[in-house]
Amino acid sequence: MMLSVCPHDCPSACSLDVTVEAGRLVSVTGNPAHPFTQGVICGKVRAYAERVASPLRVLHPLRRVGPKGSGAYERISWEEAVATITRRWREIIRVHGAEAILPFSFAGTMGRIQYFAGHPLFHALGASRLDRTICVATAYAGWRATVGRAVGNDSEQMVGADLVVLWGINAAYSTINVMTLVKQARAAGADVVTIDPYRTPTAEVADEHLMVRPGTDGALALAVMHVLIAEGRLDRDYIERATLGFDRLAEHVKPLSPEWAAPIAGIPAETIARFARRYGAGPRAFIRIGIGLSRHDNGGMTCRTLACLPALTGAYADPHGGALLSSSDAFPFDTRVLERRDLMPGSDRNRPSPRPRTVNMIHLGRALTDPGLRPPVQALYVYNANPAAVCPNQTLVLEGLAREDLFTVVHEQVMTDTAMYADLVLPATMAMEHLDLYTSYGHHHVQLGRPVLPPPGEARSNWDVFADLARALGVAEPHYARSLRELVEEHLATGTAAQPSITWERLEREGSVRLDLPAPYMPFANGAPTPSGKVELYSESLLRAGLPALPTWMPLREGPDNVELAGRYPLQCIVPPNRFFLNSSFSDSARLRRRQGTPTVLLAPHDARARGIADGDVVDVFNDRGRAQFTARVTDATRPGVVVIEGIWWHRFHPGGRGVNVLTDDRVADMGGGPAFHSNLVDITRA
Ligand SMILES: Nc1nc2c(c(=O)[nH]1)N[C@H]1C(S)=C(S)[C@@H](COP(=O)(O)OP(=O)(O)OC[C@H]3O[C@@H](n4cnc5c(=O)[nH]c(N)nc54)[C@H](O)[C@@H]3O)O[C@H]1N2
Ligand SMILES: Nc1nc2c(c(=O)[nH]1)N[C@H]1C(S)=C(S)[C@@H](COP(=O)(O)OP(=O)(O)OC[C@H]3O[C@@H](n4cnc5c(=O)[nH]c(N)nc54)[C@H](O)[C@@H]3O)O[C@H]1N2
Ligand SMILES: [Mo]
Repeated sequence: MMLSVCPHDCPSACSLDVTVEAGRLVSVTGNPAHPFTQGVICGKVRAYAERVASPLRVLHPLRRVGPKGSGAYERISWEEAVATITRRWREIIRVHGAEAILPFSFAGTMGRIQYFAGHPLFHALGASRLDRTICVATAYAGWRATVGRAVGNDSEQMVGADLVVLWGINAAYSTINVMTLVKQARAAGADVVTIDPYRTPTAEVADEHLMVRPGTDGALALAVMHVLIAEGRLDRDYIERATLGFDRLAEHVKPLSPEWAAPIAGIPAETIARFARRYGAGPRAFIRIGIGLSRHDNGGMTCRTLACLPALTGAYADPHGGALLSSSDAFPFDTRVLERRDLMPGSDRNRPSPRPRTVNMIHLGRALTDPGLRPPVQALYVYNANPAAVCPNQTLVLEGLAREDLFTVVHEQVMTDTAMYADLVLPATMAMEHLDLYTSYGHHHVQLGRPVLPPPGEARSNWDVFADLARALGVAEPHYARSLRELVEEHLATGTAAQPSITWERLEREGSVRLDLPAPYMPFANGAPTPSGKVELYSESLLRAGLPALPTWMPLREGPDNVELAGRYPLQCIVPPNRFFLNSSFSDSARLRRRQGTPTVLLAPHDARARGIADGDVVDVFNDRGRAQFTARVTDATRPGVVVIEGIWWHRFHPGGRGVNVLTDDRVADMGGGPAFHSNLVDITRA
């Protein structure tokens, strides 16, 4: 058995035990010795042998020989692929300038090396930059505005809490190890409350489920503050020493009673008051906040508002209290070493030139189709991402990808929807076939993943391919001439002032090493790394950005308060992950598709009856942006007016050929430039 690390975009970043026989992956299980994984992994990764040997795996460089989207390809050599890219990019740079090249990537692998592998090349070329906003940008912006950094109390500390609140997180699907901790916390006496618009499997195991209306958690939390303050359920000493703006907040929430919030959140005032009293009973309350609730027009403000709650009760200073949205910023290692922004035009003071433009990734469709864009995007290089399935405003993305004059390269492990539109498809290694360093956004362990399998066919890692391209183009060569060990060591060392114990040797020996942080970890016990040094209940920085300085609930731009639109599309449609896919990854697996069933829409009996829809009917879900087909699940797991479409199926495997993101919009949320996937109005008819 050998140690490996799960590379997927998930807060758990599991430590894996893998068995390989004769160069073939035989089994994958969770490492029982790892303090966070605790031997438990999800069904997706237990089936990894099938992913590694997928019949859809890309094994050789391919050149398109049919129309875009048709999937007709012929095999070429790596030499020819690199030469073609070099020739086409040089020509595009000559005619349009380097900004006509757009890289598109996200966290297909969370490994620091392979995630950042392309940045130095694209910076050195002067290519357009990509603002990677699709996931956490909005949530982190709201969180950081309040407490400074995307860190929080260690989730392992919830064991010992009196109350655990799972707020907008479907951990049973999205980070299963949190459920292990929840079980342990319950066994140790905690009550568990889940707050989610529908009854997820996470909600099913809770003592209480608050079925909040989408996008109204801010109102709910303000009413909780109202009760805490009105009834004096506060830690005055904590408020005094660690917060800024309490008096203004107290004044602000006076009118925001449970009776005010009840019709907004769709929860009875008594229930809200009871929850507030439960939460205010003491500081030993732990809130695990999901990223899901931030995917709304008001998502940044929602995360900011929730970040204020533990400051009122002093929970941030309790060894079993506090809150965690993400642990990302706890990893101090310097990404500049990997990203090399210094190679970008405009970085050299002696040679002034403008920085390349930045394209928000959720606007990919616009960037590819906007006739006014100068220079137009003429070349797209996609890796670690499947934008043809995951980006909002999908119809426009597909229209852009179909452009005959767009030179698209896709470096992929499997033949995704996006790869089907590529001029060249390049075969990529999977994590078990290459080296990488892993951090996490849910725990505090650093891990080194070493290759345990040979790459199949001619698959190559992101790093190796970008190194080849850099040499062929004659840019950033010294960076790519470095060994990966050297790079990892410098990355660890540059941020390591506080973490001298985390070294390559130790990672090699132990596989996983906990950050050198105090235990219990209570980063906001006495204040926070904000401009004022306090938890900012009142935020000057938000005020300067044109937002309310105090936590404020704002109705969704696309929600029931938008009376005109809601008249035409009366159903709020949230689009969270499903159990057996990870974003669109694993949609390639026939076995996991079978386990997942078929793309479905959950709707309440009341809404089904009104439309003559029965359980199991094939229905069309639609709005002005698009239309897609689903099987109706009529269920009281959601409330009237709210429908749920889980998961991202590849278009190819979606009945009707179009998936969920033809329905979602590409407008940005209130902070951070992220998407509002869940602020989405639709209607449904029988197909
Ligand atoms: N199986 C599986 N696991 C995954 C993923 C996956 O696709 N599949 N994706 C991975 C990625 S990239 C990420 S970022 C994480 C995300 O994982 P989480 O942080 O758990 O976030 P989501 O799963 O997006 O949403 C969590 C819950 O938020 C709920 N929600 C939606 N709107 C609201 C609201 O207004 N208020 C409240 N209270 N809740 C709301 C949804 O119904 C959902 O149950 O999961 C990772 N893990
Ligand atoms: N409807 C809806 N849409 C959503 C969401 C939602 O909840 N609902 N969630 C959003 C969120 S939170 C996120 S993070 C995005 C995620 O969107 P993406 O980052 O596009 O995630 P995936 O669909 O998992 O695609 C990742 C791809 O990277 C490839 N890959 C993995 N490792 C490597 C590697 O080492 N090298 C190369 N070259 N390729 C690799 C995988 O094979 C896979 O096809 O989706 C967003 N879209
Ligand atoms: Mo994400």
